[in-house]
Amino acid sequence: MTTRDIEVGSDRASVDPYNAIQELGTAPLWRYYGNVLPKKPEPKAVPYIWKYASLRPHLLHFLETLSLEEAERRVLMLVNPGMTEPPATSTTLYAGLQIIGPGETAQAHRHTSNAFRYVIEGSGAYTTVNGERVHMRPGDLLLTPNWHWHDHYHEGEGPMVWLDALDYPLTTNCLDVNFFELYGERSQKSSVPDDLSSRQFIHGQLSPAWEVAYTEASPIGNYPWSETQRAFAAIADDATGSATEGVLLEYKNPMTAGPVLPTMGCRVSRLRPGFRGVPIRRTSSTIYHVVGGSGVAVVGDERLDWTDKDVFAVPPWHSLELRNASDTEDAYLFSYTNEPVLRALGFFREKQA
Ligand code: GTQ
Repeated sequence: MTTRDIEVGSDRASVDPYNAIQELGTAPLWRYYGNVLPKKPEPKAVPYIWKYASLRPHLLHFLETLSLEEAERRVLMLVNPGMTEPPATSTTLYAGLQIIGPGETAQAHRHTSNAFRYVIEGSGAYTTVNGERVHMRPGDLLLTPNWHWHDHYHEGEGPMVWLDALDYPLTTNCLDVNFFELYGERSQKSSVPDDLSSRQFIHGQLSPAWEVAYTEASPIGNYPWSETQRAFAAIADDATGSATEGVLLEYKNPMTAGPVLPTMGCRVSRLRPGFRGVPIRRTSSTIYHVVGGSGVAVVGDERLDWTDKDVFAVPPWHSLELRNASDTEDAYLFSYTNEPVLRALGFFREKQA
């Protein structure tokens, strides 16, 4: 034993052992059981609703005062009050409202994060995704999967607004796997016929036999609202629907019959007049966008009153009860969740709340 060892040994009684182990980069598990292994999920995200009517004037203000050269993407991020730094909308999910004016281009880039757009208002814009121009109309769902080049252009009239969805709270904030690149030029050149992927693959059960590549993300650039309407109309009076979410349809990847993106599943539901859902809780988190109509979402202890174009967040393991406020009109809700991630890893659970 050296003199030094003896000195260190004799110091031991005077040093708080908890400070000492902390300085050595450790922590006592016995003081952290509840943090490391909570009895049930304790999300940072809280139930929250973003009212479109309140946000729209601000979108128009920035359309007037902020150029796309400055902003790159003119987007109001929908920031959950429980997840402000880094900002996210709910667990693993992001939503933003993007506005673009006639003649504007949002420059081409790509990133690891999977993204999609759900069109809210306006027409005449398109997104070029890996060389394919994909046109947008209200109610359309446009995909830009992991590492696909994308830039936006508006050749129509009036403002164009859509909901952006990304999984970056997962790729960037949790997994540290995101890469980002600008394309060498502001916009991509068109390299295939416009809207080709939708025309080829939207029919689902009749897909091109020569396109056999398995793709984890759906090859469909746009799931147009016109097809969604056809799907609802075809089952209008026959479908019983789900007890929790009414006539609930899932957008499918035609290659796998699974979700449209490996990290985010998209659905749209029709709540019949007077619909009152059975409460449900799930380990997934969900973002809802009101396509049309109005109603109530009871999320945990919060009552969220929703109407046209609002967005609301349902955090994990919060009970959710959906109601259509109207006794005469249908309501339509678009939603997306991280359920594909949870299912892939064995973490998905649901139960009636
Ligand atoms: O339009 O590419 O809201 O890259 C956030 C990140 C939109 C986009 C967002 C993005 C985009």
